[in-house]
Amino acid sequence: MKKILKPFPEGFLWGGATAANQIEGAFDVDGKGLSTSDMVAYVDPYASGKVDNFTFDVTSEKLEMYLSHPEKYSFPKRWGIDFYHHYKEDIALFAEMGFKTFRLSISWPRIFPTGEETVPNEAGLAFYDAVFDECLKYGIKPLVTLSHYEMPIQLVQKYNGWMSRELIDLFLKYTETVFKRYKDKVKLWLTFNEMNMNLTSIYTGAGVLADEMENPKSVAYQASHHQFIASALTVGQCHKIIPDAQIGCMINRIETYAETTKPEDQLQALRADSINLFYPDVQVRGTYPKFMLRYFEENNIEIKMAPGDMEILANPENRVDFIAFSYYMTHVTHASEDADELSGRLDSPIKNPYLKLTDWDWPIDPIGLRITLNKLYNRYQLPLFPVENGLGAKDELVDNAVHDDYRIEYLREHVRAIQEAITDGVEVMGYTPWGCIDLISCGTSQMRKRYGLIYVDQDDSGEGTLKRYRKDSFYWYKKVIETNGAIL
Ligand code: BGP
Repeated sequence: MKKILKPFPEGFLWGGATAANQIEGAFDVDGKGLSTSDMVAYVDPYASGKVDNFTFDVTSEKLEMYLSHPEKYSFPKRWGIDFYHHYKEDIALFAEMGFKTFRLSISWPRIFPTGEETVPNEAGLAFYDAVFDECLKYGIKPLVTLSHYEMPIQLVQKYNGWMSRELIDLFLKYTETVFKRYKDKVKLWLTFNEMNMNLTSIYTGAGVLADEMENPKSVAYQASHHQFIASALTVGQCHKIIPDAQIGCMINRIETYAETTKPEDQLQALRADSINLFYPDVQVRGTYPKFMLRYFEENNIEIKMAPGDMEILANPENRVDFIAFSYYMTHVTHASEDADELSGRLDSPIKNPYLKLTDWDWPIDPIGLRITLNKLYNRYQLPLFPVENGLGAKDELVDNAVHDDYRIEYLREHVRAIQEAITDGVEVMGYTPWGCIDLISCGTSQMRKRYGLIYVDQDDSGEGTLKRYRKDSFYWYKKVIETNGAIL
């Protein structure tokens, strides 16, 4: 059999991805309100002798401590990499690599500091105007996530986040404001980042305090329901206000393999996969999939819905135009594992002996990306956009250089997998590797977990010159973009 690979399509959106809470810093500058991510304290993952990928959930007791004694803690997401004051330099570096798009998020509390103001914060709006103008100056299309793991902290204190229906209108006020303001500058949007992370980290995903849950699954699905309604109405708003825009949903996509050929294990893998796909199912098809109704009943999950909710989801105007997802790893499962615990987990409790691991024990599986692209496309027939993928590694800056051949290899293999999927017939809009510039880790709040093509001189405690350096992967990616993927 001969192998013929199709070229990447014209206009393929090569770029990179970030989130406001992990890069901006300036957490209390120009009227910005405190956000949920400003309240995630650094916990030294090495103190316990192991790297803990999950240090980000906040309980009511912790929140109380963080608010009353902030001086006792360190909150890395408050300083980020100070993109707020370095955006010109950073966007110039993205332009030098030839980026066609740049994924970033808007910080909701920068626009509505407590979430409940009637008038938006002009300084916050002006900041994003300046950032978008800077991108457009180089022909870079902004790809904007409306909600990436942060919201005004007052909405947590007053409403327990997305557990309350009130959040829907407050969110719609914010989205309407930014759609109207940026309608001529931003044509690519995402609603909620990785909504399925609500099943793993409810504070991060939905601003719900982690201890206030009798039935955690019920809480996660209730908060998700409110976000589904908000997301659907946001999509409708966007279609109305910016008719030439495209707006997508976004999940943390995890392909799950069965550990053996035993039918029971296969069934469990199917269950895990279905739970992961529940999120795009609702947002693409506009209805709750039937398999979840059985699941809710058997797990005592009762979702309170308002009259008209199902119509909102079903309205074709409210359906997403494309599916974005992050892809970092695959999972392995077997019959005796609780499959629904897996969705969104950023580690794999059962090891896959065929895969190598990153420095943070995340399995590396480029073929899984091709499988996932094929599976999503077969299921939904919508354009797909891998908007996060990358290698978190311990880089070393020596003589102003970082020789990250391991990252180049990782990215090359994943880009090749995308090309294979395109050749299989899958429609892929672009590729935006995560953390195109080093940033604060979402899961561990570390700086040393670096994904970037650009090195930022800063350590876990926020010390450093903040100077930016091009890594070897920077030059490699530049060539990839220049040749539209012909040279990998
Ligand atoms: C995704 C998040 C990102 C990002 C990435 C890497 O789940 O959307 O915000 O940080 O994971 O995770 P980490 O930073 O924990 O390595």
